[in-house]
Amino acid sequence: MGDEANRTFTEENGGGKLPAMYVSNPKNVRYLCGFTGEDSSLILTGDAVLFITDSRYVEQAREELSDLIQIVCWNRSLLDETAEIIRKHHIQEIGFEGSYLSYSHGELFKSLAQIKTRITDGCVEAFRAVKDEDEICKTLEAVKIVDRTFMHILNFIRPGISEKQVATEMEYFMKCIGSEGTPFETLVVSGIRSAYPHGVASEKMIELGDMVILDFGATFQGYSSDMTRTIAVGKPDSRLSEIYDLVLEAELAGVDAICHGMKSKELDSMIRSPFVRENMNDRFNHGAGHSIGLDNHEAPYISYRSEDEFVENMIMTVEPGLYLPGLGGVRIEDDVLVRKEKSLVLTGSPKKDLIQLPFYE
Ligand SMILES: [Mn+2]
Repeated sequence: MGDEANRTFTEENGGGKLPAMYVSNPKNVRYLCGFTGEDSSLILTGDAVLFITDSRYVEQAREELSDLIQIVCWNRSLLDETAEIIRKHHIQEIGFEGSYLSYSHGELFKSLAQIKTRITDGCVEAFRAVKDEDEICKTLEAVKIVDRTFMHILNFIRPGISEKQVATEMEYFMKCIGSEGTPFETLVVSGIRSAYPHGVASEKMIELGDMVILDFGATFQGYSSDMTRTIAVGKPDSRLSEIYDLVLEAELAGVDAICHGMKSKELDSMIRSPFVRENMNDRFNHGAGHSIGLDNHEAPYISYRSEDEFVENMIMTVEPGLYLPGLGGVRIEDDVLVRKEKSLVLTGSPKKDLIQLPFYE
C-alpha cells in the first residue's frame, strides 16, 4: 500500500479535489492494495482506506492487505454497505469508476450514496501507466515465458496439425513454465486466415506454404506480456515474404524511435511511414500498439488520434501488420520499456529474417 491510495484525487477533466473515491475496477483494486481476488472494492478517503468484500475473501484479504487498510465484510449488499460507509465517514462527495459499474448499479449507487458523485474513469489508470521496478521485473518474467514458448513451438508446428492444436500446446507450455494463465486468447492463424488481424485459432490444418501468425501472452504475478511472430511453413508466396520485410521495417522504426517525451501520434506516423511509401497503409487496419501491465491492453495507445505522450518506464507494445485478403498476412509485435533515450526491447524472439520451417513437398 503506497501513497497512491492516500492522496486526495484530483479529477483530470472536471478539476477540483475530490474528498473520496470508490474503486471497483478489480485491476485498480489490485494495483492500489495488492488484493488478487475478485468482487471487492475500495473506498479511499483523505485519511482512511476501506476494503469492502464478502465472506469468501475475508481471509485472503487479511493475508494480502496491509494492516493500515480496514477490511469490511458486507452482509446485505455491496452497494448498501458502501452507502453506509459513506454516511459513517461523513463523505460529502465521492468519485466512482463509471466504466466499471453497470448503468443500473451506477444509478443505485447514486441514489444510495445521497451525495454528490463524479465519474473518475482513468484516474487510477494514469498511475498504472508508469511502472515501478517491481512491476518491470514481473513483466520481464512474463516476457521470458513467451520467448521460451516461441522457441518451443517452432519444433511443434508442422503441416497437418491444426491451429487449435498449436494454440493449445502454447498455452499448456506457458502454464508449465510459470504463466498464471493467458491474459488473452492465444491467436494462431495460418494460410489465408493469417489475413484476419484478430482471428482466433480454428480447426484449420496448417499446410505447406502457409504463413502462421502467433500472437500470445503470458501472465506473471498479474503482469502480462504480449508478443507476435509470423513464420512460414515451407516456402510462402513471394508477396508474403516481401510484406514480411516491410512489416519488419515498420516495427523496427517503431521500437527504435519510441522514447520519453515522444507523442503517440508522432510514433504512429513513423510506424506507418514504410506502408505509406509503398501505398499499403490501408492494409494496416488495427492499432499500432498499446501499454501492457495488469491489463493486457491498457492506456496509453499508439494512435494517430492520441494526444498522449510516452513517459519513461511505460511498457508499450509495437505491433504493425499487413493483411492481404485471400492470401495471408504478417504481424510482428514486441514489448518495449520506454526510457529517456534509447528504449529497451524486452521480447527477444528472433524476427530479423522470416523463419521458414524446413518442410518440403
Ligand atoms: Mn498486442
